[in-house]
Amino acid sequence: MLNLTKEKLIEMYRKMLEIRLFEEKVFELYAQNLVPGTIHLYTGQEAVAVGVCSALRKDDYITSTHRGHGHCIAKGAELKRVMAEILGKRTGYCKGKGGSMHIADFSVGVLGATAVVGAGIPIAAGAGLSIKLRRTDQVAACFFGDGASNQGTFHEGINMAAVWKLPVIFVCENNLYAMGTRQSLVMAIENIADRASAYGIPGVAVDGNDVLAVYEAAVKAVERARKGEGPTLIECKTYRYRGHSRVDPARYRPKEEVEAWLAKDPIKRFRERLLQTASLTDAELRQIEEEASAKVEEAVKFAIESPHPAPEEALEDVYA
Ligand SMILES: Cc1ncc(C[n+]2csc(CCOP(=O)(O)OP(=O)(O)O)c2C)c(N)n1
Ligand SMILES: [Mg+2]
Repeated sequence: MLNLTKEKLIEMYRKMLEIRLFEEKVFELYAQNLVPGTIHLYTGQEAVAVGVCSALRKDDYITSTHRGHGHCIAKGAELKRVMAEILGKRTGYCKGKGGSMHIADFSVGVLGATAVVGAGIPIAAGAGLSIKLRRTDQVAACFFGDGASNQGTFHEGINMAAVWKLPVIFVCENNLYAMGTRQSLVMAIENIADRASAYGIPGVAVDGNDVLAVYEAAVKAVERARKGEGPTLIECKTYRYRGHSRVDPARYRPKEEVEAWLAKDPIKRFRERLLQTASLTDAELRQIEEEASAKVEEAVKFAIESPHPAPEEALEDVYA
């Protein structure tokens, strides 16, 4: 268990559960037509956000993606305000004007999600440059998908961060698909981590459904970044449980493949491990599960009861 305290392990389990239950609720609310715009759910990938963010400090930064609710929650954003934003309410992080794909919370280092695939990569390099110029020991972690790793921004951002030894952790969430396109149709390599060698930085591929494996890789990358030794590319092999977005039934995925990944559920696996090796009891875990569920319910209630922004506010906070 990597010498982690019981409190830290509980915190990791709690966060993974909160993300899972939160996303399941978002799906329900979407089906009830309460979500304006689209949604990209993070269910199945919880171990990546939680493993990485558990290795970060509050003053470290992250950049997120279109599939970003889990990243924001793992970094410490408030469930209530994330949910309110998704529902387009005034109490949300962007006062209801950004929606699911534009959540930011500078107070906990969430520099922002973006709908533009790969756009967070150079932004994270920029955050790394800012850290270097300000001479602090912060780091910036950058989440992006396998699809994004085929964008020019991947090359530009990682190359620059490598040359300038910027304190950035590049986290590729390889869930095998970019929309309906399978990785093997658009890449001649299996491990995206291998691309690190082109930039002269370490690249590691880890089991992205094992929160402790992700955490361990992130701790190493963070240490290296804080020491001024530059960036690391971590590829987390994972799988999204639902379709790409909204009501995509994901029929392009073979049934056996889906079943094999469901059997590797990151939350169930971590639960079993906690029971077997961390002296946590089933009753303790059930209490955490009830608390997480109550917290998500509270966020839903808050979001539903919050007002929509007034039409007169439409142009406020839009131009600087
Ligand atoms: C620059 C750009 N190109 C295309 C799109 C359309 N698009 C949205 S999500 C997506 C797939 C992204 O795949 P990946 O990076 O693997 O992330 P995942 O959805 O699997 O989390 C695409 C092509 C976009 N939003 N931005
Ligand atoms: Mg993908």
